[in-house]
Amino acid sequence: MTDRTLSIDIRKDLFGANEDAAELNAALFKKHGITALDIMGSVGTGKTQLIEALCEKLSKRYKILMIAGDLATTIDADRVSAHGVDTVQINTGTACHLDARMIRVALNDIDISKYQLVFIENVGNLICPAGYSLGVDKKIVVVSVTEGPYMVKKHPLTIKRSDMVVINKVDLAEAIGFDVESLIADVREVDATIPVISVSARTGDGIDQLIEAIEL
Ligand SMILES: Nc1nc2c(ncn2[C@@H]2O[C@H](COP(=O)(O)OP(=O)(O)OP(=O)(O)O)[C@@H](O)[C@H]2O)c(=O)[nH]1
Ligand SMILES: [Mg+2]
Repeated sequence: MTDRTLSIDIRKDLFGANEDAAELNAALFKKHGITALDIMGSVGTGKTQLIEALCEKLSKRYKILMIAGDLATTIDADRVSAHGVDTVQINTGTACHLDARMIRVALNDIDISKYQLVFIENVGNLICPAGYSLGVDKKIVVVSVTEGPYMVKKHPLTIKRSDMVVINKVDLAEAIGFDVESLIADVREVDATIPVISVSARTGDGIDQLIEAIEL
């Protein structure tokens, strides 16, 4: 007969621990008056290019830290660092998303009080990152016109768990016959009020409107 029986609610334990860490991150950001943004989206939707475009416009006004999440490489952190922005790369190895404890570890050796704006680029994945709070002000999901027309319809939960939707690569929409208005209508079916901003991170179209919508 065993002395101890542990009953583990995996969802509660896993997500509960993450929520606790997220609250600590949020408190840290708040203490230093930092705006923190979690940029999520499938592989290749333009998350890094979008952060680069935002850094180009914002790095004179704000001291920015970018935290990049990828299974391997420092490619994204290197790209953003080329804009004169401080960066940290988290290599998750096998994990398909960042969690709040990874952010805590990433911030460990950093004097966070230096920064006013933190961009966190999540691992390229339209599903898992939305399930994990990081302690940020806004979770922003990036979808792009090159993923086909059904991304929003197929992933309503991600839209529901986001605070803003960015539709990227609108410069390509006409050439590939993509109906941006129809994608916006799909978002509206899931959430009638969530802000939706169409941009081209490549041409810079819509980036000012995005900055306004984030209230930066
Ligand atoms: N035409 C066009 N290309 C874009 C735009 N944004 C990004 N790209 C291109 O799309 C490709 C992927 O962009 P990334 O910024 O690396 O995408 P990502 O979401 O960060 O990718 P992962 O980090 O690998 O998930 C690159 O070749 C970019 O140059 C855009 O607005 N228009
Ligand atoms: Mg990237």
